[in-house]
Amino acid sequence: GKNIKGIISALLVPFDEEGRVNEAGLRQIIRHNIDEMKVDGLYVGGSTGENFLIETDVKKQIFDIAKDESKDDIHLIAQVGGMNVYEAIELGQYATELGYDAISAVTPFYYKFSFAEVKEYYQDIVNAVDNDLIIYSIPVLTGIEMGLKEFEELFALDNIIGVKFTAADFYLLERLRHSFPDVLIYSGFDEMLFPAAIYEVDGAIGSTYNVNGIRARGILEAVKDNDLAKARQLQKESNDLIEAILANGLYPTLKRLLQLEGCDEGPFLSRKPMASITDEQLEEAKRIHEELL
Ligand code: SI3
Repeated sequence: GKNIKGIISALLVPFDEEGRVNEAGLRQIIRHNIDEMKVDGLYVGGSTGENFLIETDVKKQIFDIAKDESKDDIHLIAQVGGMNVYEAIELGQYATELGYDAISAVTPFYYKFSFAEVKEYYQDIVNAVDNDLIIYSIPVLTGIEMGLKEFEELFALDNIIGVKFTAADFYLLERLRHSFPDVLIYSGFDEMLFPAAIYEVDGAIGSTYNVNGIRARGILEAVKDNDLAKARQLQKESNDLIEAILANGLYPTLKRLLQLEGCDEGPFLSRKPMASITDEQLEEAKRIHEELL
C-alpha cells in the first residue's frame, strides 16, 4: 500500500533498568496508537524510538513486535538508516520481509558527508532493498542541509517515494510541494503541522501524536475543510501541550503521559545515555496530563 497518508506516530519504546525492550509496554503503546489515537500508521525506529542507541538485533525485535501487534491494520514504516549503510540494508531487507509498507532512512550523520556521499548511500539502500523509501531529513540533528536541487536528484532515484521533512523552512517546503506533486511529503515538526498542512503535505510523522493524535487529525481535517480558525485553535491547544512537554523533557514526558493513559505494564525508562524521568518531571507530567492533554 503506497498510499501512506495521514497521521503517523513515531513510535516510543519503553526500556527496563537493563536497557532491554519492555515488550508488554511496547505492545500497549502500539494498541493505544491504533485504538485511541486512530493513527494511520507508525514510524518505527525513528529518533523517538531512541533507535540510534540500540543494537541491530534489538531494532529487529522492535520491528517484529510492531508488525505482530498491528498486523495489517495500519501503515508501517521502518526507519533503517544511520551511519552504517550495511546495517541499513540488512534492516531494510528484514523489515521488507516482515511486510512493512515502506522503509525510511535518515541522512547519514556525525561526519559531515558531502551530498555525493549522501546520494550514494540512498542509491546503495534502494539497490539492495526491494521496497519504497522515504528520505528522513532532519538537518537540526544531522547537520545535513539539502535544497531543491538535491531533493530533485534523490527523488529521481528508483523507489524513493517521499520525504519526512523535519525543518522550519516553509519556503523550501512550498518549492518541494509545487515541484513534486506526486512525491509524498510528511511534516516532521508537530508544532508546525498547521502551516505544513496549508502547503498540502500528505501527512505528518511525529512523536507527540502518540498522545495528541486526535487533535493532529483535526488539524489536517480542518485545513481540508478550509476551516482555518478551527485548525489554528487546534494547533494552539497542541502547542500549549508540546511546549510543556518539551520544557519537561520530550521522550520521558511522552512515556509518562502514555502510562497515565493506561499503558501501565513494566518500566517505561529511556535507553542510556538518555536520562530517565526524575521525580520533579513526574510531577510536572501529571499536571500536563490533567491540564493540557
Ligand atoms: O522518531 C522520529 O524520527 C521523529 O519523531 C522525528 C520527529 O520529527 C520529531 N523530532 C524529534 C527530534 O523528536 C518531532 O515529532 C518532535 O519530537 C516534535 O515536533 C516536538 O518537537
